[in-house]
Amino acid sequence: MTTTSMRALAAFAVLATAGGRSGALPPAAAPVAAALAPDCTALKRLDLTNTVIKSAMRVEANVVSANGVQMPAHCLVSGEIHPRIGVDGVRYSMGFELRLPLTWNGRFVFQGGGGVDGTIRAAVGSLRAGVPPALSQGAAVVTSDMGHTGVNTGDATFGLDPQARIDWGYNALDKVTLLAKDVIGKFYGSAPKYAYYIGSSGGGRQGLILAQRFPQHFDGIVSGAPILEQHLAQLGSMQMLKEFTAISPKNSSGAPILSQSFSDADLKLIAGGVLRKCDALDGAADGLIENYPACSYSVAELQCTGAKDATCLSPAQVAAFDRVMAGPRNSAGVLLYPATPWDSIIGEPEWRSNLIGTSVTAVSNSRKATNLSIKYVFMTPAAPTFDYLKFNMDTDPARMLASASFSAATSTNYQGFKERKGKHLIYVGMGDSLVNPAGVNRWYRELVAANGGIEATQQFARFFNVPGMGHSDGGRALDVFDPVTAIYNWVEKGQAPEQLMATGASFPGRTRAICLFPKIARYVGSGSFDDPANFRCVAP
Ligand SMILES: [Ca+2]
Repeated sequence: MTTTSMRALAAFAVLATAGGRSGALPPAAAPVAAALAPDCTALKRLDLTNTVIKSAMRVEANVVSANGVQMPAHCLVSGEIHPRIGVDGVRYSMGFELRLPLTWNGRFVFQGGGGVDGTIRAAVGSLRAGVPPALSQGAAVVTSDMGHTGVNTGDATFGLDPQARIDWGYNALDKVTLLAKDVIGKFYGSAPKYAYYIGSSGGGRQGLILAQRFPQHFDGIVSGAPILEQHLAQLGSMQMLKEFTAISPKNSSGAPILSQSFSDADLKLIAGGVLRKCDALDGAADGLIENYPACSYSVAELQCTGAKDATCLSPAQVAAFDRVMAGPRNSAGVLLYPATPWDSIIGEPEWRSNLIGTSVTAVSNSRKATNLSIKYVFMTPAAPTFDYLKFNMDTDPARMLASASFSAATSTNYQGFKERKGKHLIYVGMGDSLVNPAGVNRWYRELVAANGGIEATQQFARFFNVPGMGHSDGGRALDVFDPVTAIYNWVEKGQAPEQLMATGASFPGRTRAICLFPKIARYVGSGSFDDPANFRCVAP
């Protein structure tokens, strides 16, 4: 690993402040005074194509922290690429933030976004609990708003502008990467030794897009919980909203109160049933469904034989829940997206929040009911007033196909990524109730089929299913692990990850491997459930 060249930093400062030569590469070994402090503000004068540097400043050590970790001294550069006015009259640009540590370890990290982006996160290189922020280790880190500004990461109104859709779907990833590499080269006097992209959720999708569309940009990519095909996956959301509102209690106007379709007790009952059926399939009734490929269930066994009470489900609840879990179908009975895996997440607050919400009025607050991206980005043309409860499984899926062309990340063509010897680590929680993990598994199986089988595919793309984990993290799971150090070791040392060691607040004292797909963890038959030595990663 290279470490900083203060000499190069100082050379940059001298060049940039000399005037008239901004944008020139500094000589790598210019004989300048090593004691000369780098001038972060000089970065503002860089001559960059179609880019405005809005600010450039020095941030001293221990001023910024993330996950309790202090950041080293660095230059903070903020700017925007291609500012313009969209067809909807809104000002757009691809905004970015780049942090350049004064002591550089040679790594460049693109920290991915989430949701539908629209905000610029602090470029510290954070991914998840258990992972040291990349900037704290000396990496140069960039983040982006992906081409628009939103009131939050769920604000999809940018979908009214076609160019903003494309910038968000893939283009900003390319442009911001090129910009960041350009500035890094000019600042340090050399290109990054290693380039990484790390992201989860919407950021997981971005990692897939980069491997598939821009394979030259990154040596290593981490994609967590990738939302890889919303144009299809959201069909499950539409089905859920229709089925569950149909059985929901109604207000005085006859409008459904979605959150009351299932009580917390109902959901705990279902989660308990799933665990009874599936927990011990891995040899250990320990609260974790490791043998998820063998897990199938039906809530029919929970149906009331008499009046509905807290110990059973009504016939209408049973029918609706099993249909939703089995996946959306059109009127001809054709399955439009895979069935959702059964998981203990159903009894957790995250599941309620994502699917049916907590609102006691007919205006739902669930994440799926309030999703704006389907209306604004995934329907062409955008349909801001569309009523999800009127979604037609025969005709409306076609309205979402145009968006697939610029946002879906389901290609199995990794030829470019393989040729540059790129490494891609993908993971998803088996309890993810925003991204159906069955869809991610389907794509990975297709990738394996298109690339010569599992062993050949594992040379460049490795996949991990995390039992019980929700969206990116959470759930009743061992959800604290470090895929980022794993990708560094794979790229820089050739150590391909065979497993990811994990802990989690749901199971204090427990450590266990997350197994490399297609292997699952199986109990050896004796010893503590908390000791990783008592589980083996085996073929399912
Ligand atoms: Ca188990």
